[in-house]
Amino acid sequence: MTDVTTLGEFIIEKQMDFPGSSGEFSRLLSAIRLASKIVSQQVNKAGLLSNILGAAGSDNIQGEAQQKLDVFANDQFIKALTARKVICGIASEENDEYISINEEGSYIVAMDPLDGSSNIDVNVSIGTIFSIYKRISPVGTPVTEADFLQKGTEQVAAGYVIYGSSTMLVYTTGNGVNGFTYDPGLGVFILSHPDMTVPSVGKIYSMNEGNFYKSSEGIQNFIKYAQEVDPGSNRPYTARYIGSLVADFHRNLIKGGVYLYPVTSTSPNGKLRLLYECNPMAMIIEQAGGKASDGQTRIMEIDPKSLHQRVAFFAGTSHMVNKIEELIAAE
Ligand code: P6P
Repeated sequence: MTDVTTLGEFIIEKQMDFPGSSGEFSRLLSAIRLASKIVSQQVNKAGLLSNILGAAGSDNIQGEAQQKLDVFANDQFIKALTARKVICGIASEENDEYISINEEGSYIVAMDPLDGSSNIDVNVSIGTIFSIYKRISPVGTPVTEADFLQKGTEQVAAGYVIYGSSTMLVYTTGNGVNGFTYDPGLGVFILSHPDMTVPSVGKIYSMNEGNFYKSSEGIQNFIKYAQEVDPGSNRPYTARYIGSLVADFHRNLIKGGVYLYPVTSTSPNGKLRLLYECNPMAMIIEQAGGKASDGQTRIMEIDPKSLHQRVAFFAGTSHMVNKIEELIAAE
């Protein structure tokens, strides 16, 4: 076991690439590491006597019934981030407004503490998604909404934790993507997937095809394209949809493919949230050599207008995102 790199060692090694750095960012990542371990422990025994299954009896801003694990995960990440005093504010899917933390903190975090939580009770993989920015308002003043409404291109880091057959933490700070697998016996994340890159040729598409007739002509044409028999272009593609963004995204990152959540007649702005789902996943997929757009615009170039703003989201192997954009443009 001595030839492995733990996440803690990796964070310190990367900090040493920036001589004179304050270590604040490393402490931030360590807070995320700690909260991920705590949430992983609860997720992995959710079916047992911990009585943490089921709805918490409250709704979030999306009007979605909060699951107890949602609330637990939200609390754990907020506590861990607050304790490190480097955060001035947090925006969370589970909180209507942003949370002011420490005026002396230099960073803000936008997060979905437990994405895909409707899958908790059926033992399907779920995940945490996080996005980190430097604040733009002066240190020593209260955090402002403008600190959160920065373009995705301004992210200093982004990542996700997938609570699946194993727990993995995957993140980027703008110099490639690295994946760490949690060893609960040792209580450490171990570098298992160094320098992750999405395959340049993909044949998996991930969409809720129940939305087919609620989607635009361009999206319908992409689904038909995906199903056509053409061995020369690896078609028909393979349909894989778990209904948990982190799980679908993670599989496509490793195997190649594209995730689609288009605007529909019932979700005219799309379903996924720009700040704490699409932007962090867009940073990861671009750092892994892929692409993320809303069908016309690069996700990370979209100017955010509100904390819980929704956008259409297409992310994965570049040629597949390009095909979706081409068919939308031809509508
Ligand atoms: P649908 C979960 O609620 C989520 O935000 C993503 O994790 C997932 O990909 C998507 O929504 C599932 O949405 O409409 O297909 O159930």
